[in-house]
Amino acid sequence: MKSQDYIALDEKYGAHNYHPLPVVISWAEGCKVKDPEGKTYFDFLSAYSAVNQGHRHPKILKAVRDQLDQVTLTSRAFHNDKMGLFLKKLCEFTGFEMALPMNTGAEAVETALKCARRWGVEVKGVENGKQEIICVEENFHGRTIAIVSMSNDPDSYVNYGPYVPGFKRVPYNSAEAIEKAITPNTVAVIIEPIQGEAGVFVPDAGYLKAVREICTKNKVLFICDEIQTGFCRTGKRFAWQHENARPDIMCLGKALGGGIMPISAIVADYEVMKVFTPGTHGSTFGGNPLASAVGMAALEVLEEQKLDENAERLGKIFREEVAKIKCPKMKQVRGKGLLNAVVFEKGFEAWNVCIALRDAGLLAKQTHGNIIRFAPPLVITEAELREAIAIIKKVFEEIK
Ligand code: IF1
Repeated sequence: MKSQDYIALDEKYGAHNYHPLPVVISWAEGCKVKDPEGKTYFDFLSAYSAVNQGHRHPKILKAVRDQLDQVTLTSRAFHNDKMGLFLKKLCEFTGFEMALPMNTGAEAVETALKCARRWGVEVKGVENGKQEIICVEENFHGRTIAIVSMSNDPDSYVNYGPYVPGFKRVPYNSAEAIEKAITPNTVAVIIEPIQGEAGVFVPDAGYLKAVREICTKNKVLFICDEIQTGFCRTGKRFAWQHENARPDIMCLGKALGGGIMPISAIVADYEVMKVFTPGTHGSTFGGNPLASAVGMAALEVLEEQKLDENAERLGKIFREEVAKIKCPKMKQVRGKGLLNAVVFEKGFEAWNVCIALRDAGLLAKQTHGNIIRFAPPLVITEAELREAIAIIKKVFEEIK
């Protein structure tokens, strides 16, 4: 079968809830992928930052293969010999006291929202049903009905009503807007430290720190959604560390699964996590031994290969070199670490640029019409990065 045959199958049998770039990936390793015709591409999306360790990392593959010969799924009705080891490592890696393992990012966000609402009643003393959570414009936290109830992106929420109440949305990048929205019933603030889907929007320096201080002052939980920015993507283990704005709850996902399987979690200290008592939250697959073995290896790779330092150093080179490209339609290059985006002038349709990049051997996808996100696996070498930048330069210089 050829690429177009696979695409035809997707079209015929798959719900049309995506509009993928016309390319089929049938093999991958490190920061390279191949299509069924054998053409090689740089992967500059990394499955939306879920492949930070690179495709099919040998250490992570070994961990999953070894575990397949032991036990893969027990449910939490019983203990298993991997979850505790994984959660200990996750707590050490993140610097929090406890973790609650789930599967997808949206589940981690839902877990954080439930934790905050329950903490609000049982610790802060808010009347149940009156809990308020502050979120921000242009947020993206997942696709469940509660989560899209926070969204102002019509693609995410239109015709999915009735919406879950209790959310107040304020402008991003304004600590003052958050402070003004707080009431005695506010139990939490949830933000992404850098807005991924909004187009890699980096808030002003000091914003995260100010949000942290406002939450502390008002006894409100600070929830940081690091599902896309976490695990070394922005040049630190977690984006909040750029400002030492330690949240009360951190939502984790994507790269925690090492590019192998969905693994997510929230981490928090005991004073917050204690609100979950037996039977009050859960999931069939959360904390399963296969995920735990993969998650441990995924964290070890980030540590051993110092992928935060690599992201920091190569991200600087990326932004410097791309900013030099002569392309009148390009307005801005922005990002942190290896989470970057090129912003073209308003109204510019970047789809054709993504097609031209594909033809030139690099896969990237636009977040909105005029913004293309560039996020390679963090294992990319400087030589590979410079090769990829040369491709971007060639394509951008040909933009009319
Ligand atoms: C799609 C992008 C979108 C996330 C943050 C939670 C989740 C995500 C900050 C939910 C997931 C993915 C979902 C995928 C495309 C991609 C994405 F920002 F990364 F580009 F949509 F905005 N918090 N982001 O980024 O995690 O449940 O997907 O594991 O839904 O199209 P999930």
